[in-house]
Amino acid sequence: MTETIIGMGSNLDHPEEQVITACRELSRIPETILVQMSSLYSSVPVGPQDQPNFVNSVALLRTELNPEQLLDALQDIENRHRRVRLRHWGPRTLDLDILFFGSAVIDTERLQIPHPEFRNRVFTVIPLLEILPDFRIPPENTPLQDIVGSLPSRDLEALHILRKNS
Ligand code: ROI
Repeated sequence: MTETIIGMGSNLDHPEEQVITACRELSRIPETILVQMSSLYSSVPVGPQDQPNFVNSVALLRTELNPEQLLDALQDIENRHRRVRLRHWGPRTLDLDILFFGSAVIDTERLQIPHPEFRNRVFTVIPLLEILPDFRIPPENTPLQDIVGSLPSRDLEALHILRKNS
């Protein structure tokens, strides 16, 4: 079994529902267990600003699949959400990214793991810190807590935990 971290993001077509439904679908991937999911966060877009805020979350899975099989399963889920991507770095109904796959380092046409933008994005770092405060970033084993301080505080302020009825 490999522990893997999946990043989820949506800013179209009821984003909170998109992410919650996606999480349920993650739990149904064969040979895979959904261990934990972070809170939902609202974040200002990275990229063009003339698009709605995103809803982001991360999930911890344990899987017997290999990274390509897992990617196939994630792309099936994205397609079921009729994923639309209107333009590069533009709005989308659902994005599922493999952020980490155990301590694997993979750089192929289909897969870049660890996700090359993980450290720069408050909407991936903070939700992961919520569920795995002692996480160490492979392959160097950098404590996740050590990079929080280097995130721009403007971005942190732009990230809010979504609470029910607020
Ligand atoms: N911005 C935010 N805040 N959240 C995302 O999930 C996200 N995903 C993307 C781009 C368009 C880069 N910006 C994002 O793919």
